[in-house]
Amino acid sequence: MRLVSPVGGDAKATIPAWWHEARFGMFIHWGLYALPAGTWKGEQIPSLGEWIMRNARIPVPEYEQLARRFNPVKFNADQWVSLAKRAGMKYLVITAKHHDGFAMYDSPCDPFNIVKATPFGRDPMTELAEACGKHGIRLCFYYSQTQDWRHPGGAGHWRFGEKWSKAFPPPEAFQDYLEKKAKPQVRELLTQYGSIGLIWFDTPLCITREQSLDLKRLVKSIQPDCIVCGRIGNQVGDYGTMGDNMIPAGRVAGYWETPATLNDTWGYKSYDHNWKSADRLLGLLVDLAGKGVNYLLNVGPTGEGEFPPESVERLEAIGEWMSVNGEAIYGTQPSPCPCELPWGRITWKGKRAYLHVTKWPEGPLRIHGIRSSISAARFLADPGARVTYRQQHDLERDWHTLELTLPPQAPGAHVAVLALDLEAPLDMDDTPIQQSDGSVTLLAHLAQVNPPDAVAFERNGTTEAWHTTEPELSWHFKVANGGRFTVEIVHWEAPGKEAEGHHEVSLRIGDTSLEGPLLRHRDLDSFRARRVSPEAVGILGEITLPAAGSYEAVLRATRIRPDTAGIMLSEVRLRSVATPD
Ligand code: H79
Repeated sequence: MRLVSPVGGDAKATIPAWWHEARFGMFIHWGLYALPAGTWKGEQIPSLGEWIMRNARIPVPEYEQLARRFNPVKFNADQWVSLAKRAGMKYLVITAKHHDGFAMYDSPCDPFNIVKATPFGRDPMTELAEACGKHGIRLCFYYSQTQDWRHPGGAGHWRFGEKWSKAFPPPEAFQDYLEKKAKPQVRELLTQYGSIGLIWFDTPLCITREQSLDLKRLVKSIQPDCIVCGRIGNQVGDYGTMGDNMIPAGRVAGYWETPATLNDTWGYKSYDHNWKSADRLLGLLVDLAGKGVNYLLNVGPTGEGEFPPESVERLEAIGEWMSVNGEAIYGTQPSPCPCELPWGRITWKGKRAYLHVTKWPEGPLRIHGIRSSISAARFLADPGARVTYRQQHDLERDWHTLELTLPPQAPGAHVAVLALDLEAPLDMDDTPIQQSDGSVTLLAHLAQVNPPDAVAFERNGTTEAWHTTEPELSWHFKVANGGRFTVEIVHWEAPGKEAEGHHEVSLRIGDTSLEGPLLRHRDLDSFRARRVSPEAVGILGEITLPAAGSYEAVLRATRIRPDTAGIMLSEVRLRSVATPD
């Protein structure tokens, strides 16, 4: 797999098993920014709550005054941790220091911290460490190692009116910041609170490879089993971190995690009511589990020390679902079939596979490619519900069909999980294969690229740095039913200057070719929305595949507008116009 990213993990790393088994963790963004909660001097400040210092251009001395008012007397570590536990989360990552430079723990090396600078005077990390021990949750810390808007050598250090692009400190000043603040504080965090599951570094920006490695060595020298997240930078972390709220197009290899929000901010904002529903959150959880990605879901507590009630409500709903369906998440492997399935997602573990049905089928549910023999099928939410199944194996064509007849309505709330007992560990065809709705998905990052390495791939599987007409992307795939197909090109469009239609591609299957511009006919109907825009689905035209069998598709660019980010392809989809099975 060649998902290249500076915040990717070290492909050779092996990390403690608890992290993969967990699959689901709680992120907590808590700091002084919870007090203004998105409003400064009567003005609602757009964007992320924890960025208010920069976004409202608050001078350091003024921001420091917030500490004098920070008195979150309603903070109760046991309540927070027990909710994480009930929600089914296995680890908890809390901001020990965010970009604003304020330490949310008792830091001997810098008095700008919650114990020394606030009337509160308690160390929440001591209390959380105790509660985590009691409830069996791994305590982990977020630490902003590169940005520090208060320390003179920190990236983004506040100087009035300065543009973000000029915010990198001179290298000597940055090194000085690392030696005087970041490293001492990381050492404190690893010595004051017992065993720490992982350190979640963020926004590597100007950190060099040597500096990232030095920081990683520091962590391991104190706690060898402490995991280091990919955002330590320069690909030296133990696992890779997707972008904030980023959902990859399909299964990824190696260790990955997506940090994600319940609404549109990390730090508390009193007026951000754009809460995702429990249904959507569970859709994201199973989506990520089916792709092999941990889900780190954020809560932004208030300045009084409480979780917003909307967050609590959603976590309780997730917890109810997890108490019934958790075995389909914890310690599971992602779907062998790498692409998204039209009816839901697959996870598996040993001799059991889990079908997470997110779209209840009208008729029987048909799944292609499962070679393993099934001995039993039942819903986790209702083991007594009647489920019948039939398997057909065409060994010569390596074509396998499973047909399940399900009750007319899904049992339980949200995603219904069907557990399949298998006679051996799950064996499933991983060639792109036609789905029961007639579609075939060709994921960009699974293409054979010629010449090799002529395009790169983003963490989410989209192409990157595809600037020339030279590369050729090709896929072999299988269809069960020939017929006519609409060819859809799913891609990202950079917002702004890159108006649609500036890139053109051609796709050849057998003797037929289609050629045309990349357009946005509609948005992709899935959760894979990036911060900037949803994915665009462009229609290239129609193509006929005469009969069942194996085919090859070859895609190349015929025109790329030069002053753009190039083609950002997620996948090619063939959508059956007629004759789905
Ligand atoms: O801690 C959370 C974010 O504060 C942090 N990562 C997550 C986990 C983060 N730091 N930087 N970024 C995310 C991306 C920065 C985006 C920016 Fe902007 C665009 C910075 C300036 C322009 C968004 C918009 C923030 C301020 C304005």
